[in-house]
Amino acid sequence: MNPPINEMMQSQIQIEDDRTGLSIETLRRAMADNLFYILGKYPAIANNKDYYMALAYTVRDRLLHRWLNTYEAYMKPEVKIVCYLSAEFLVGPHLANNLINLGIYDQIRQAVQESGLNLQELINTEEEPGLGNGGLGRLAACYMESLATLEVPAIGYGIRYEFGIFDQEIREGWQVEITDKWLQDGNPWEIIRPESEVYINFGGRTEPYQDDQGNYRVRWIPEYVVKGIAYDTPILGYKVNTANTLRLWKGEACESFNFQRFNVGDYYGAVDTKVYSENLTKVLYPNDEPVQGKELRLQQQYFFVSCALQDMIRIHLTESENLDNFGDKFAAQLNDTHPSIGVAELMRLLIDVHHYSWDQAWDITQKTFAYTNHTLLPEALEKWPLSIFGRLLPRHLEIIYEINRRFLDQVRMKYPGNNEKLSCLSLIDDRGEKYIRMANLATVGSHKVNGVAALHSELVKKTILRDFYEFWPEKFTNVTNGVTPRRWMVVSNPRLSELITSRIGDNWIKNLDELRRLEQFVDDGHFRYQWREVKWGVKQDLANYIEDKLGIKVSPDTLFDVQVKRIHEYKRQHLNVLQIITLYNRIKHNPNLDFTPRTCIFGGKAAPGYYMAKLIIKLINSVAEVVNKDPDVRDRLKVVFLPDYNVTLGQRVYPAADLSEQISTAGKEASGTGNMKFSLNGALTIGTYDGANIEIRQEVGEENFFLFGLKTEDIDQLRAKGYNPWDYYYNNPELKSTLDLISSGFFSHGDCELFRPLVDSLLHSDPFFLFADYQSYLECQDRVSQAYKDQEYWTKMSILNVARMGKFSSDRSIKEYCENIWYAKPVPIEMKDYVQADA
Ligand code: Z57
Repeated sequence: MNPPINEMMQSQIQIEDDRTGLSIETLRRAMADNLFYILGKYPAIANNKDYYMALAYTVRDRLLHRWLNTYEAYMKPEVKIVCYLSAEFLVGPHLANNLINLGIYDQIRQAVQESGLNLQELINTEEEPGLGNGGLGRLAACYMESLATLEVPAIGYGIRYEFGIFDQEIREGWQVEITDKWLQDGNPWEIIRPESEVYINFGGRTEPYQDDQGNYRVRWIPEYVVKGIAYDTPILGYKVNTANTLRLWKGEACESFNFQRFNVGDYYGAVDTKVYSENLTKVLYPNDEPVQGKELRLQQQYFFVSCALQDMIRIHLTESENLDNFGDKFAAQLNDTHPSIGVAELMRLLIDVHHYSWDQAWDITQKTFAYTNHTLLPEALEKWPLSIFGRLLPRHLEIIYEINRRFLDQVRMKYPGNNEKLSCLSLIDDRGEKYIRMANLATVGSHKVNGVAALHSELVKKTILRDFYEFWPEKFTNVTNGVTPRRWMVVSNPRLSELITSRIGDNWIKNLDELRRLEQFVDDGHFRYQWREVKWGVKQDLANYIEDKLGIKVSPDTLFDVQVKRIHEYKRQHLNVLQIITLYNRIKHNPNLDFTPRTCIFGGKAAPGYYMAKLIIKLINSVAEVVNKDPDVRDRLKVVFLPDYNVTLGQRVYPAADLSEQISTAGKEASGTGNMKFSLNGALTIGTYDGANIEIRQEVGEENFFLFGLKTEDIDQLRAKGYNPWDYYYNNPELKSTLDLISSGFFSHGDCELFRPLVDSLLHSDPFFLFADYQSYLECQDRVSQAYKDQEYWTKMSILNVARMGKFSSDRSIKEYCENIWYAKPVPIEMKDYVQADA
């Protein structure tokens, strides 16, 4: 028998309360409920993973009202939505961040504790979504968090890779890649949205036709169709109601397309299409700048961008009759050139599907898109062979030719008879095998182009996009990168955060410039003592982790010297290694040397096909093996390679660092963002004049920053006059004996061949100028060692670094994007359907 209706309402209110209530008792009951009804387990047989899931669902229940209210608010026509298009979102673990941003960390900790569990343990159980390689993907994640915190309407569009960045294991010193099965135990943070499916065409041909009104049109007859399914993840702002959406697309077989095959009895053919379609979003390409020119990669790019644009059009048409105001409704940011096919795709959708004229469509397109450049490395500039491109996207090739034709007509007008200009600016590289130049497409199709640090943005204008800058100077701008202080301070370094808050209150979390108020405490001896205690405690935690994972004992009383980032020759991890070997040589030659004890910590993944990077990992581990066990060293020098560096591990490492290694060849690191995370956690930087290092140094003061090495112009001059690494080798005895020691097989059990490719590359070409910077780097490290001896002075510098880092909040970056590029405003979210219960 059905219960009477008002009784049903009663029970709904009861359910509602258990899903939103914040009292310890309610939270406890909710967790038990989720454990039983979602995980299907009794407490007695549940493990930490189950409890983590039960807790995650309990937290998710408590953000759903915000999320739905937010989504609804964005459907109003006057609201402008920022769409961040990125092939990578390296969001990191959700649980702790969501607890902080919801402001329910303490209640949850108590409720978990009263359930006989440990919150930190459950937090550590979460498998992070590794849907990115490094800086570019992590930047997208910081920006999504800041957009939400600033209450700016935003959707992140990307790919739901079934396998994210590989897990790294170290076997006998070498990197081994393991498939990242992050979805294996289920993902409590995503909600599938089957109603927003879209269809994506590939291959085939185009065909002109006349419509009923006699207009000339083109239709695309694809060879195959793939279905895109949306999976949404909430991105919470810090202590606001805004919960924005990260919408990631999964490729699936298109049933109706398969049907034809089923009907002719081709069962295996039909299953084939299914397997093929699901391959599309199977795995993230594991290369961090130089991306690989593989066809599947282009398919991925087109797939997610077309899904995103069709989704945006659908959203717009639910609230509006036509797409005339599409560029007022949406700002679409191209995170590097990976989504730049979007320029041609929006043109196609507007012209072929929605029957706009070319000129109207082009206005809308340029108004909608803006492009962020993240690299100057020539090998990282994306270009697609025309043959591959035309086969996969025949209609887009036609559109790109037409964009190019019209654009080059404009160019001819400005530079009559200048064929040089035409060939530089053209979207097609036709000097040999023909290519589509994606940076040129992105630049032409956008109203703004930005670099990611002041120096980098200048170099963009001077080098790779020079002719575009000359043609459209007003298009070019800079937005220096930033990182979110919620994840990179509050979540990852609670002890430092609490100490800061005890002195200046907690407004700094939303307004990072307020950290400046710490300056008044640098001369307070007790405060400095507390500052050192916090750092020491966090270092002890990392030391425990290192001993646990690697069996290496390190002391928090030594200087923690850290370089964590993707392994790449331009980032020069091997320069750091040369320095370490030099220090080792000095100890060996003079065992009683006055020596500031150091623990040198490395972490980072190498692209699986990047031989030299993998050899650098092997070198680090080989040097570690020798140095760590040499009794002459007497624990004054330790080398540690932390396997499987990822966001989770970053959260442990940045807070524990004394010294941050930012030693790229000048002009090569577009910005860097790890540099900011270190400095915000009180590490001092040893760095080159590169990327955002320059701006960090400017902010914290040159007396609080260890600068060394050649500047970009010096490097260019040196290259021009003919750089010869042999000169440095022969003229610098310490450099020579360092290299000779590697070549002798000292670190490789007598194998003189193992590291030869690395040593030869340095001696014969040294493309990243390690030898040219070696002496300057060593002298600078000596200054670091001297400075560290004076702990009071070091602490002052550390405090001043944190106090002056306000600029590097991603909140500041996002405000600049909103003001100068997106023309988007905050939209505070009112909670219409429910009032937050009190704890
Ligand atoms: C990537 O992580 C970056 C640039 C790229 O072109 C690709 Br592909 C991947 C990095 C830069 O190397 C960093 O310097 C920069 O801080 C980061 O992007 C975010 O802008």
